[in-house]
Amino acid sequence: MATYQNIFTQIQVKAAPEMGVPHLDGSEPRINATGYSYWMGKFGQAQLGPIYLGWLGMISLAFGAAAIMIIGLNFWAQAGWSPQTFMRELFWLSLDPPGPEYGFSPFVPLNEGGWFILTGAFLSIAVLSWWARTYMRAKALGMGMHIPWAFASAIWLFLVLGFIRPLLLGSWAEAVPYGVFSHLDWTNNFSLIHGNLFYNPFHALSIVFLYGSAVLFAMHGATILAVGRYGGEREIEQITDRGTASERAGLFWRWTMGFNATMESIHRWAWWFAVLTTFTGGIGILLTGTVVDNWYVWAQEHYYAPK
Ligand code: 07D
Repeated sequence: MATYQNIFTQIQVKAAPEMGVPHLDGSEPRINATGYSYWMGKFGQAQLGPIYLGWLGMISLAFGAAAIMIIGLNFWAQAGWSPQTFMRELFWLSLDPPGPEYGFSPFVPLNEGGWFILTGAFLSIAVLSWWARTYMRAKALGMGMHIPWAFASAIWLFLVLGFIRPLLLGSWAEAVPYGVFSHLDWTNNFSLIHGNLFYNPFHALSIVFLYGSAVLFAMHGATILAVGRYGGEREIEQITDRGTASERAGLFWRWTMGFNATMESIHRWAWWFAVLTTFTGGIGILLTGTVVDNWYVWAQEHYYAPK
């Protein structure tokens, strides 16, 4: 009965929890907390856990929680400690960086941006220790380093926005505020101040890769679902043990656009597109206000905006 399963006919096996392959590096055992959820099984794996927390996970969660607490308490103070005002004004509340008069000094009174600097430090520790955790866990499982390096690309943009660019410009005031609408306003102002970010070629490249990632993901997801009836989602087997699924999928794209990716290369396409979104984005932001002040003027000088 259960001999043939694919993504559409998948059977949710309910058995003793699978604890996974042993660690290769002698690190501490994973926490034996497991669960089972029928509904989670509809979206992914029905088994929850085991969880590996470790020191890096602990450090990351502690600093991340502290950062969120600082942001939340600052918001609450701004709301006059009223829960109702807090909820009503939540999207408008903001923890802002110090004003330009403080430059890039680490010593700023708490209520004038000191809390912002502390939050940034805590959030960076949390994000960087989570990065180290992805690296160490991948190593412990004998995996490649594709996930940590992709994550590093996102962290690059995060650090450029909140730390590296303000450092180069010598002013915390350049950093992105913590707040829902305030960070949207910051983004808009950034573009306006620097002459329309659309004329920044690295912003354009970043959009290419962002939209490109969505298109590639849609094409890949659709292709695999479409050949699911031939076992297409068993991608690894389809590389070596060529069945009708991989061949039909490839032929479909050769028919419609003359070229097809392979079961392996489509994942490399996806990885590079995703990684290059934030990598090129970080370059674009770093150049803004440091090397190029006004992208519209820059575009005029380079003959692609009208003079
Ligand atoms: C931000 C970095 C990684 C994040 C990490 C997370 C936590 C938890 C929790 C605080 C996403 C760390 C944090 C774990 C935090 C708590 C509680 C990744 C990030 C590691 N743009 N634009 C981009 C488009 C315009 C502007 C990228 C489109 C206007 C600025 C992307 C349009 C203006 C910046 C993109 C458009 C403008 C960008 C982001 C259309 C004014 C950037 C890529 C159609 C509104 C950023 C080079 C990404 C960038 C960026 C798309 C328009 C301003 C491609 C489609 C003209 C200032 N824009 N944009 O993956 O890289 O972000 O620019 O109009 O800084 Mg833009």
